[in-house]
Amino acid sequence: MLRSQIASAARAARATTRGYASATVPPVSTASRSHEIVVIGGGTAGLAISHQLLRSGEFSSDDIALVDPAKWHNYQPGWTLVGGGLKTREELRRPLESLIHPKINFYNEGVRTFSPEENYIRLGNGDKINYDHLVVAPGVTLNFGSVKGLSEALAAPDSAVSTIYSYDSCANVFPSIEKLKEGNAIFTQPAGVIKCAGAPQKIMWLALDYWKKAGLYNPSQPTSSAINIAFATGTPTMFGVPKYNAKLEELRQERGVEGLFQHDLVAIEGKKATFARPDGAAKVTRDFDLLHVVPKMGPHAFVKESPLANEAGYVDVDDGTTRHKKFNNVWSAGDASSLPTSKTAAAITAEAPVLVQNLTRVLEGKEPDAVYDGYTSCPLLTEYGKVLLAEFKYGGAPKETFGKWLGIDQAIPRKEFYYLKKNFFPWVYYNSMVEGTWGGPKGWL
Ligand code: UQ1
Repeated sequence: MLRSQIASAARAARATTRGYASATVPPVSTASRSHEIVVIGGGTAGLAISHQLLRSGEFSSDDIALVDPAKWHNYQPGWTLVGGGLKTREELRRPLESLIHPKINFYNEGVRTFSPEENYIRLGNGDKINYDHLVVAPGVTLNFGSVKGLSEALAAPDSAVSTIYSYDSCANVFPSIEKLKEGNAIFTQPAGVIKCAGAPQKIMWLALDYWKKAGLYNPSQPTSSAINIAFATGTPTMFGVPKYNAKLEELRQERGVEGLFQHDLVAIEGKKATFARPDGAAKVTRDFDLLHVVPKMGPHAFVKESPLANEAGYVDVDDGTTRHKKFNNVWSAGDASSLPTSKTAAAITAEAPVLVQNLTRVLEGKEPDAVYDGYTSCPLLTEYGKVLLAEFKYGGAPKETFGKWLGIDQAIPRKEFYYLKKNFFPWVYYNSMVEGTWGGPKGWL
């Protein structure tokens, strides 16, 4: 059968199901609905994938459904800029519904359960949604409970504790940097997987630059400066990719930032922060006057506790095709997926076209042939006006877009990359990426 014939046969079958359902339940009920493709998540991955699917021209109204309980969609890569006083959180968000094409059926609901053996999901309101193919892209959740006292510290008025990782808190970061005139500033990063692994230090580099310009921090005499700066990370190094780590470690030493490696924040009590150490070593407690915290992150419970998850709780897909290892009609990309790469919007520019090509091929009765190579990127602000543009693939191998074109080394922070990060990426994100027309390093799709 031709692809269009398959689709119309499937539509006819679904129409029958719907008719039957409406004959047996009260007409107002939406108790059971069916779609050719159901996408879970209206974040970066969910929007890019749904709209790339729609643009393939193979789908009619309501063939694709998107499920997300959120009212707002945030451009999260911009929250570091909010923390640095360069943007407002309000200008970075849009009502989620306004970003979803009218031909896509939007369920503004959460997911209660997945039933991949029977090809349906159950929404938070109890409704059952059947699908032919399921794309799971709800992202990850922040575990504020991973640090004792964190939620209370973030909520306290005029708190010395803040984070760029949430809409609520990111607006407090810059005022707390501006307010600090002396004392210890500590910037943390947890052990384990987080989104945008560079962000915990981006905000530190901006704060350092701010205090330097304010005459409160002298990188060549850090101990006699009014402000002392420490980077306390649960990881063993500044960055997971050796090439960029070398540069960032050099900057840390040059700029007099104390490196507390394998220090994993576990508790905040008043103005004291406590860190767990590996191998049963005694905990370390430090006094702070400013604490920038990054909580631990992990899969949502409804994913982790589902048959779709791997041991770690992520949607268990093939590293190359993005197709589920057990359920052939389930796919995943973005932060919720098991794809072993760094979780960024940039990664999604490369994952989404692979997922979409493979899914549409399977609908045509063919085998998946597109392969994701693990591409991801971290535009790492190292000061106001400069960005180190880390770009790499699986195994931490650099894959530099501009290095290839212009013969430059992207480990060297540049002003051109700063303007990409500050102006171009947020612009192209809302003008193209969420609409399914942006392919990252490949340009417009
Ligand atoms: C990108 O496309 C993108 O999305 C808009 C980002 O924003 C979050 C990025 O950080 C990066 C690095 C890319 C990749 C694009 C190019 C041109 C390198």
